[in-house]
Amino acid sequence: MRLSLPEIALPVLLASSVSAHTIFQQLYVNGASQGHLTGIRVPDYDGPITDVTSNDIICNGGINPYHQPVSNAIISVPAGATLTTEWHHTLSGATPGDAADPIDASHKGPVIAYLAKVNNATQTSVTGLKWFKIYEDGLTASDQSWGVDRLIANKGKVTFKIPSCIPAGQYLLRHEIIALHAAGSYPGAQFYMECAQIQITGGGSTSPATVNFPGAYSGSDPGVKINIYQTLSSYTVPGPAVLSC
Ligand SMILES: *[C@@H]1O[C@H](CO)[C@@H](O)[C@H](O)[C@H]1NC(C)=O
Ligand SMILES: [Cu+2]
Repeated sequence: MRLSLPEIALPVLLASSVSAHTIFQQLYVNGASQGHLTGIRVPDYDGPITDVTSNDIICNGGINPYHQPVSNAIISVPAGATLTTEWHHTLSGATPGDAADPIDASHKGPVIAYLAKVNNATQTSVTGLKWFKIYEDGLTASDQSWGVDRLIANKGKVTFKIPSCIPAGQYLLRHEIIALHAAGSYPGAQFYMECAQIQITGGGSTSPATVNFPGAYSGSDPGVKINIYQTLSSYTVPGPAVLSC
């Protein structure tokens, strides 16, 4: 039987609107790829976390089970280096023709990165860590464009610097997108995050102020509970200020 175009297109549209999610899955250090899925705690399922009080808000997992085997790689990053991250709709990477790759355009919101110092970047436990923010890209009010819009324009890539002043050692990089398309009430905002395992070399001796996860976000934060279907004069990215060296 030949299907007419609407019969084919409708199920595809419905499928993409219910699972238009994303996974941070590749890291580049000063432009050099460290390998697909290497050194990143990626889940098999690409869905969001919506409970800011859950331990799953730290490094994902839980309802989004970790892809096995979990990578034991620790990525070496000189302090002050330029990191580029890459997000895609599914674990298989770039998918030409998938309108929801790297993420569905409806999922507007900020793109954020944190670091936490750890003794061992491959340690299983991620509770009790002390996080500081190193990057955020929220709303550009002049054209109402979001960090997610820029990520889509860059085919899933986001670029920021590792601070030059923080101490050498092992860290987890918590990289996050908050999709606000359903954030008018809480729970509603969709938190997408993965943690990468890195070793910072060089650096300095600044000890940044830190926050906890869970704890850094509240369901009543103006950047978590927000109606984005209006012209916004500003947007407050959740969490602390970005560290400046
Ligand atoms: C780091 O943690 C991993 C996972 O728990 C463990 O297998 C490894 O032995 C640890 N390495 C060190 C140097 O403690
Ligand atoms: Cu989604």
